Amino acid sequence: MKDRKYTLTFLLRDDQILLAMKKRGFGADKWNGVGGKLEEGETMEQAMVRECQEEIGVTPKAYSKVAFHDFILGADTAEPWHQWVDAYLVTEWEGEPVETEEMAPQWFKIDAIPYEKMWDDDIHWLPLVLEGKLLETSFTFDSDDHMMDKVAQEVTEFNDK
Ligand code: 6U4
Repeated sequence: MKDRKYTLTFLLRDDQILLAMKKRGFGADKWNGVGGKLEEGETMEQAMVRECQEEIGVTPKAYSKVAFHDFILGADTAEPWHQWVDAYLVTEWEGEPVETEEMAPQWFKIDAIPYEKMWDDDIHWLPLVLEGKLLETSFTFDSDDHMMDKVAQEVTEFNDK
């Protein structure tokens, strides 16, 4: 079964957000948050911290979960699969973001986020979580990673919190 849990994390400072260019693998050549697969024996928060350490060299210290996404991939194929993603905003961390083999981080003004070079869904939820909303979403993609369907619902809390 390909279905798996992932983390996705954005650092915030003043009026800026840290995005990172994915250099290889799934979502390559897109700006995105930092993240990856949950590994066996980890909590989602542990996975979130580890991915930030591995991919941009920072250790999150103050953070909160702001969205749960059900990304349905390959919906036009015989074998659609899910990425279940917890998204976090981080306001305090140790270390300075550095480029690694996986990602090249860069600060962007929050009013100049390059949505046209990100996943199609991001413009539908990232502005809302940056306004302080909590969201549960489902986004469906075809095998070319184009968005086919979207559902986003504001929630007051997450069940796993
Ligand atoms: P490795 O283990 O490096 O091969 P890979 O298959 O490259 O893994 P990974 O671990 O980098 O994937 O995880 C994919 C990342 O992309 C996760 O942080 C979740 C995020 N992601 C996936 N679909 C997304 C989408 N539609 N919108 C979005 N982020 C997405 O904003």
